Amino acid sequence: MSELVVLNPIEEFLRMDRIPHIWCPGCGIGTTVNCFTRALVDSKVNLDKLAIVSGIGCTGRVAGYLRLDSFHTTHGRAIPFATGLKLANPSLDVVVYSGDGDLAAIGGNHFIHAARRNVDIKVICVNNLVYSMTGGQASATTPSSAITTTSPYGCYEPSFNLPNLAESAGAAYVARWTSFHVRQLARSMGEALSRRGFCFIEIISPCPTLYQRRNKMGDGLDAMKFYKEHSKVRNGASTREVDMTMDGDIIVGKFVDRERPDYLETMQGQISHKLGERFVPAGEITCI
Ligand SMILES: Cc1ncc(C[n+]2csc(CCOP(=O)(O)OP(=O)(O)O)c2C)c(N)n1
Ligand code: SF4
Repeated sequence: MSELVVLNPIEEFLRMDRIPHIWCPGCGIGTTVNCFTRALVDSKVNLDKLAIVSGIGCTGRVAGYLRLDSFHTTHGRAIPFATGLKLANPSLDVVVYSGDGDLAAIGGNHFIHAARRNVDIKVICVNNLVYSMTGGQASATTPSSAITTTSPYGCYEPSFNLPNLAESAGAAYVARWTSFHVRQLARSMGEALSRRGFCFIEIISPCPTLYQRRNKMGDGLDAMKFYKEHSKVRNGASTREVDMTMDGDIIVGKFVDRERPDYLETMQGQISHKLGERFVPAGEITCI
């Protein structure tokens, strides 16, 4: 009698020899990876032309678990690595997958300049509101009054509104979901893969071990209930109005979807203009 083997459809995207993963029970990062693999299937992107780049952190582990051309880089430097990949081989689809600390604190400078230049990379930020891997210190996105290792009396620093930062700096596509919004998130990831330019997706995601526990917000399941009750879908909302607070509503949706010439197009246009030529094909510009 033949045995029925049920395969998890995302297994083919994972380096199963590295499983079990390091993520805690209730952590939202794995859910986002599930959404990403579904987006890869639905968008029919050519996996041989896809590279994924992560920095360091709990989220930074994603590149190591995905069976793609993966780059697990240094803390805060995923975007420059990704920019280099894209410029060296413009035919690649390059995705950056990292945490809020990696992308918006130590790597904040790279983030705004890649958006300003409209580098054609897709940036997925799992925002768990703290530096999780190193013990739950306050990050650049920790909401006001949240308790963290480095803010035992409540965080008093103003935090970044990442969708607004991305839009102001020049991003072509900006969306925010939570790890509760699995379908919307997968769709948004697929959409971003089809867009040209700097695309940014923020995912509000629980860190039960370090953020939820210290702030008496319960476990991973409680976080899902909180996201369900407190999220308001506002596609097209002004990013100026989507600040995150400790216990207020979370505004989610697609906020920006616009066309701007990307970095390579702008560079080619400028060089062609100077040389009096009509077009310099991408990939032929190797040194200037
Ligand atoms: C140059 C450098 N500075 C600091 C660290 C220590 N470090 C490792 S991960 C991390 C923060 C990770 O936070 P985040 O990017 O938000 O990811 P998370 O763990 O929350 O997913 C820090 C500060 C490092 N590895 N390298
Ligand atoms: S420490 Fe937090 S972010 Fe890191 S794996 Fe555990 S729950 Fe997830």
